[in-house]
Amino acid sequence: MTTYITTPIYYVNAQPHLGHAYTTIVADVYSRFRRLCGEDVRFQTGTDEHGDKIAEAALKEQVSPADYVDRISALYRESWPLLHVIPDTFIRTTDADHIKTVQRILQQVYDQGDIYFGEYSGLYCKGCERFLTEKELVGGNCPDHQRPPEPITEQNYFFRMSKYQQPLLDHIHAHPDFITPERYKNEVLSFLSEPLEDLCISRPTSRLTWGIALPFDPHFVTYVWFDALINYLTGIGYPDGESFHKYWAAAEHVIAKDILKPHAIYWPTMLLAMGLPLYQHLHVHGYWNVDETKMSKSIGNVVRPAELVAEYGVDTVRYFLMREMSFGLDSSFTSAKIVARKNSDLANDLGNLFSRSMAMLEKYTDSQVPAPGATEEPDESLQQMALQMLAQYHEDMGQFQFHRALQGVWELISHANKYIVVNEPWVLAKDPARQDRLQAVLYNLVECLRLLTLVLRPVMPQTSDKMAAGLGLNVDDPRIANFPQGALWGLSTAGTRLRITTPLFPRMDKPEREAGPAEAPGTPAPKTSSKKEKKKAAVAGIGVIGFSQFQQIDLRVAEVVHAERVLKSDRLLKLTVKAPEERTVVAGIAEYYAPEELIGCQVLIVANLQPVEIMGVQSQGMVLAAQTEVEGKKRLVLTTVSDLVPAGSKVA
Ligand code: ME8
Repeated sequence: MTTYITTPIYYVNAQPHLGHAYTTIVADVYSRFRRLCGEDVRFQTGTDEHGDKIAEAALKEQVSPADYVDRISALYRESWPLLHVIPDTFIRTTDADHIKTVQRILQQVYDQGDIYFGEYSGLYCKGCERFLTEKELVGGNCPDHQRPPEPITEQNYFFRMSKYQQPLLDHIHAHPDFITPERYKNEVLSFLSEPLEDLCISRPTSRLTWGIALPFDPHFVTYVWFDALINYLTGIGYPDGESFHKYWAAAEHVIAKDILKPHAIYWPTMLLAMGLPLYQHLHVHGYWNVDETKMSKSIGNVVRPAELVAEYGVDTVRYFLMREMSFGLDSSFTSAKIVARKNSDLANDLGNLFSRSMAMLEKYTDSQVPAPGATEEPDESLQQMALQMLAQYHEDMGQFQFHRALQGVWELISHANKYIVVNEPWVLAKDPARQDRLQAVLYNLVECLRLLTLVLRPVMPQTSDKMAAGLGLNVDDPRIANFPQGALWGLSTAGTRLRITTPLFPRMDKPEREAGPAEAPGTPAPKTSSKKEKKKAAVAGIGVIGFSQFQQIDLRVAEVVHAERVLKSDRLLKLTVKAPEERTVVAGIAEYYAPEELIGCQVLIVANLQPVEIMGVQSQGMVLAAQTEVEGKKRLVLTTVSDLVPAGSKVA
């Protein structure tokens, strides 16, 4: 099986931003997924370098268009490795072979009578680089560029697009998933319900010289879309290259909704005119906004991929983009959202599962994969869930439903975390009669981690490699690098040496700008607004404290980073917590909590208690717990917060 996956080729009048990064990461994730499934994949991206917009941008910088496009194109090319995106080809429309291919196709279509000379008056939008119909305008403006298009009358060459309207309609009806998601197919069908006009495919050199000369008339250059779309053929060596024959039949284009019309109408009609088979699928995604607002240079909210990677790490960025956007719908980027996903999904759920399991394996099996051991009922549900996840994952990834695939993966992670709590390996470890069962529980956790290493590979290659190293597996071991081969339960080999790794994802504090002043660690509690209110709040009585007394208690959210038993005590745990600076707190909860369970948990502490020494350990605070009784026995339940907040947040 082969796959040919492409992104749009990006205009070099702007530098790469979040939107470009998203589409390109989608194509990279998909190509890695197909490779995981053993397919032969070709992945292409590149830059679109001709046309009005580019000539204007070069003029503004007072450099030649050729120098200008070299500079910006390099910025795109250099961005992708930072995101661990690895295209096979990076095409530029100024490449000599591309120019040759465009001219060859123009000549062919001209010779067969599908290009003619005529006069045209229309409304031209420079931003879109195309004529708009009256129907497309909103309040007289181009809906994408919020400015009126210019009325232009000129003599030009036209492609008989109208001739291919019916064949295109027939193709869409015969191939229901030609354009997905469905809403975009419907948009295209609605457009095609009106007669198609022919497409103006030239610009007179009196108006624009920065383009590919028409082979049959040197007074004109090629319209930028006719030039750009052909990149999908040039990159695989059309018409004679071996790669063309191999990959064209398997072409999948990924774009955003802004360029639906050129891809769903111009391009397939051009292919029909050339007598070529149409691409397999057009996958159309929505737009990323930033803080619910359209990204724009003038607003100053453009998000740059390199900055994101520097701040959050490459795998967090890749995971966030794939998990947060439902393919086809718009999504909004905020720093708070990415921090929340990192802390909750990555550090808490995945990171904790990995480090807890590895820590227990170190302690109980001396870091070796145990034998499968004695199984019990909860194992079946874990195994079943893992197998169900694998099947659903395969289907969702194949249909570009990345967020759904990841949702399924995280359900397994959360199930595995619960599996630890239910099976209490630390209790089993103490019982000599249950060692076989302990082995089984730990073996099942190793299997879960191995399957997670496999399925996370396309989205988070770096994390997957790190997990593989921890599990003592080579990165090309089919058990973590091949979908059908590795996607089975029970492939881990007893006796394999595991390796200690650092935590997968360190937690992050929320950005101060978004956490707000009251949440920023170390800042005083907000002042009450008036003296009157303060007085009212300070009303005291027997058993009642005043507000000012309450304010003297410094309650903080603390994150447990280490936990161990206090020597010679059945009751006490020594916790190292971040609040936000690290401190030691002794808590009388050893009968209710195992140390391993607490790592990464957020608890509430009294931070300004006089330090005391308890059983030889200095305790710098007190952990708060609810006191309750179960069947006449005292029980302590730790208090926490209902959402993740930065360690050290004040509780008031
Ligand atoms: O249109 N959200 O290039 P372009 C999501 N050269 N994706 C976004 C986005 C956003 N806010 N902004 C841009 C062109 N994109 C032509 C293409 S192809 C033969 C020629 C992504 O630089 C998305 O993939 O304007 C969109 O379709 C593409 O960038 C437009 O890139």
